[in-house]
Amino acid sequence: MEKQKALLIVDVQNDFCPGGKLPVKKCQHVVGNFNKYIKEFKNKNLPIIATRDWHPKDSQHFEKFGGKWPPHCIQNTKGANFHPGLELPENVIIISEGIKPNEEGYSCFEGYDENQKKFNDVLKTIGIKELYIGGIATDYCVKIACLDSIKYGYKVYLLTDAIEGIEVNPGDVDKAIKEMEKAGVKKINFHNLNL
Ligand code: VGL
Repeated sequence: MEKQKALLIVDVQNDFCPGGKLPVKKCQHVVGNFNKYIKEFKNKNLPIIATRDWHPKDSQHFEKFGGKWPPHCIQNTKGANFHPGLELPENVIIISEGIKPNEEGYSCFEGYDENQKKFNDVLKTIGIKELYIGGIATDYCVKIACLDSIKYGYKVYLLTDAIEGIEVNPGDVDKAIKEMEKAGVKKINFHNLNL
């Protein structure tokens, strides 16, 4: 049987959490709520996918090399690890983004699994049609993951209790959520999850 629904956990990595190199203000609720979603998806034997920023030291995404951001999520460093509280299952599918110096890696659709298979091909192989998306940061990678998933033809649910934004400018998160809704993304939370 095809597994049509998947959980997509976007960039819940140490560097995006308090104490990291490019932190949101809080992330415990994201981790705690994701653990509830993970349990549900696991119980239903549905796939769980976790994306991660996975940059080389000289990424052009970093200020020093012409980009916008301080260095973060550098390959094989503690900052790039998933948050230690996140209870990822053993069979989690890991998608790495921004792995080459000239790649920003905002979109999971530019990412690859451990066998260098492109994200969209991974979804197609499993038969996914619907994505349940949350993570960090609402106003960057989560927004782009949601908008691109719609563009690629997936039905998208935004997990509003498992997201947190950077808000470089105040109001960025609200703006991002409105943009996602306008594109067809449906907002849900754990209480109205219906797998
Ligand atoms: C992200 C800023 C820079 C994200 C990645 O994962 O949302 N944000 N790089």
